[in-house]
Amino acid sequence: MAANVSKLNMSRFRRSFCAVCPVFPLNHLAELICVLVTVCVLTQQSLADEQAFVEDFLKREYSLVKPYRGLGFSSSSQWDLMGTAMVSPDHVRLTPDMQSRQGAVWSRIPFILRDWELKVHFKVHGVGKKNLNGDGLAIWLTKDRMQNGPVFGNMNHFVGLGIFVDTYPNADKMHDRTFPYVSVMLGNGTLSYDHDRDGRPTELGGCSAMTRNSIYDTFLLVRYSKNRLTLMVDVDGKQEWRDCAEIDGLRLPTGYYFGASSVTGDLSDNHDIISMKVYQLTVERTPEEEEEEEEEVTIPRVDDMHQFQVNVEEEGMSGVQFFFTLLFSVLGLGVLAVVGLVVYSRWKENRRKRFY
Ligand SMILES: [Ca+2]
Repeated sequence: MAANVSKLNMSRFRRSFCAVCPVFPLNHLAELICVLVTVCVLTQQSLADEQAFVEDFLKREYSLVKPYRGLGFSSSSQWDLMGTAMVSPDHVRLTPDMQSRQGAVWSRIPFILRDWELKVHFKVHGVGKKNLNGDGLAIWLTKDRMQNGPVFGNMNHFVGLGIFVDTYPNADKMHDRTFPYVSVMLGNGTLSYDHDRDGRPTELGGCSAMTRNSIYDTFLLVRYSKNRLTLMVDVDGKQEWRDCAEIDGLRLPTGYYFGASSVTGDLSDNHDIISMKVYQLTVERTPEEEEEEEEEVTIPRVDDMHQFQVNVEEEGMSGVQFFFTLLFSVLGLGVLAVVGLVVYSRWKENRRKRFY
């Protein structure tokens, strides 16, 4: 493929060179100018080709991109705003850095692509100190849209895919992971997101990602193809994707809606979506794979749920709790012993009296 491209470029180079420099040989200066002009023409051509390819690939009808034309007020817009969400020239702000806000943006068009990628450019920032901010944001591909609720501003018991950028550790007794934490959940209508445990019981995978008050642009990439969901992050300013989660055998129906939502409580942050770009992937399948995927999926599911059984440890006693438990146990035993002794000595005395 790469070889073909370079061959093509070379022949193009020769053609363009001859077209630009019809009289040959020329003196060296003229040759040099000719070469430079040709290189410029070629570079522009190949950039234009690349641009056209990307434009074809991007599915604009499903994407949320600047300048967010008509969003929030026009009936022709393909997205709807909800709650505190506001549009500015640079972003869609789901919540401002203020307490008790809830906002969302939802696509109006049911999504029907089979193999796709979603690239989300987002920004979480605020004046609160670390761990005095919250709560994060979520990216959705769900059956229902425009619902208020407790899961990052969306309904609980949702049906479909939820990607959470959780910036506040609610289960703070377990210091085994660093926040912000990005995770994946697949809802089937009965599974409940456990906010107090940061969604651990239903998590299919995830990773820590320093997405808050970052000096770099922060991105998420969700790829879905052949029943495999891949989640990657780019948050370190390296312009490369880092693996975050990979889930095989994930079955997701079509006809769902893309969305993004966020909520603040006592703690807050600005939660901004800069873009959500959906790309169609071209993927070849063997006849076996076609057959395997023929079955119509009506409820989202993961083939092998056992591989995702997250062990949530029972909360152990803290040091203070242990000290008081021990103290009261010793005191209790002491009281029991004293009472026992008194009862015993009384009994003994009574017995002695009976003998006289
Ligand atoms: Ca949380």
